[in-house]
Amino acid sequence: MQDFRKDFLWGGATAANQYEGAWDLDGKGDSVPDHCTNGSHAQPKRVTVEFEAGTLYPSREAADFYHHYEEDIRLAAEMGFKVFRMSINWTRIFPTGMEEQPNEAGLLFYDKVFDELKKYGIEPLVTLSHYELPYALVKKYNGWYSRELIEYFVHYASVLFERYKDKVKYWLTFNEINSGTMPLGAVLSLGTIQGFSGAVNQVPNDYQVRFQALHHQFLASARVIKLAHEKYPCFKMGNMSLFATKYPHTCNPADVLKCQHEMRIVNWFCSDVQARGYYPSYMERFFEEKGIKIHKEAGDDELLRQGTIDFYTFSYYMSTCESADPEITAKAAGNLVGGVANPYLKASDWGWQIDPEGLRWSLNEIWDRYQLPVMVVENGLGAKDVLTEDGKIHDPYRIDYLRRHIEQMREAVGDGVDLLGYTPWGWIDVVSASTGEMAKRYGFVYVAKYDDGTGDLKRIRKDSFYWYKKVIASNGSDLA
Ligand code: BGP
Repeated sequence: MQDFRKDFLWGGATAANQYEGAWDLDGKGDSVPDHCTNGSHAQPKRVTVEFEAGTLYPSREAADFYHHYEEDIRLAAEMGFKVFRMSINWTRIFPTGMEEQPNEAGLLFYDKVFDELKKYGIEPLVTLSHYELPYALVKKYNGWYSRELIEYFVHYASVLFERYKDKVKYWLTFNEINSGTMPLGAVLSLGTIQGFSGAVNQVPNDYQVRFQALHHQFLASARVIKLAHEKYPCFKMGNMSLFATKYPHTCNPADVLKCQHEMRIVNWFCSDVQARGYYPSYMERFFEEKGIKIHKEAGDDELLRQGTIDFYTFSYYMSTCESADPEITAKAAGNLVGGVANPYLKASDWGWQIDPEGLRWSLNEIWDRYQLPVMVVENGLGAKDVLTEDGKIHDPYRIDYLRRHIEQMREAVGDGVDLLGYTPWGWIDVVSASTGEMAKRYGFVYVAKYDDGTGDLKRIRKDSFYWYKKVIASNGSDLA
């Protein structure tokens, strides 16, 4: 059976807004997450137009990668990382997103990070936009709802490409672009929250705004991919989708059809556009039924065809079931990605259903559909860790989760999937995107930072750190 390729890219993933901190240093402007408070599984985080005195905004300090990058990259190198997924804070480069000239101090920071990675032979994998739209673009334009954002984004990306062309080869355009198909994406990804203050789950569910905003993101993504292909032929350009695997709740054909529909809208639509270069025909009926009218301009369709991806990447945490029975679905409402619980699976403390075999299934579906190299760029278990008195963290639950997922990735490779690499989420503890907590930890490395804002940010290797190091050293064959 085929095993992981020799040059398999083992590593870990982070995002600037959840990791860097230093939210207002060296000329950085404020972005959407700087306006987000912390929350919990039970209490949704809030977004506030004005900063409230005495309220904690966790992204502002986060895990302070800004001042710990040397130490953190040393730790990544110690585990044997081949690749380091990170993102660039748009507002560090363009504080409002609208400047002509970039902020040199911001550019210098990433120069230092890339140089440090190079020292250890670690390849950066850079997301251009990971949930951190400049807040000024929300205020002025209602985020991605406005077409103007395309130019600003292309300018931002072209500055990064030119500056880092000799340092970065792998780029992803928008993190979890398909989150925009769901209400939560309006805050995190699309920034269509002009004037909105309140809990993130209270954002009005406006289909027209979200799908128009997505159209602009598709165009922006296609523009920068086209630019990269023309000017920087050694770049590899990827998408990034949140793969919310869905199964029919029962074998009732009505459930099967409902599942197919949800799979298309949530999981396939965005990557169909980004990988194939055109809107899939199934969307026409959906747009009609929801009263959505996508405003397109001349040349849009052609551009989409010209800016398709070189490789497909996705995050995978869980699966859910789809039921055509409104009563069953209503009872389950409140799940992050919708759907009904699967009686065969157990869930994490945050209600995310753990399904390693679903990863194999998803990899096969993705590969069969696009025949493009694939990378799993997020996966992992958000869990509460306990720091023992002698300063250790024993996290067998995390090792178990990851082991079972890696086993299934190997099965998928055996099935014929061209799998390029694996970067588990939050390889070092970072702020949670959905809840704003620090307590929801994913890392191999613990960061002493807590939900009341205290903590000295000390880095501590968890048991999983030593385990993952062995996994990498053995190219995935030693999972014990
Ligand atoms: C994805 C995001 C990440 C990350 C991860 C874990 O949706 O791309 O930014 O945070 O999920 O989610 P959470 O932090 O909510 O546990």
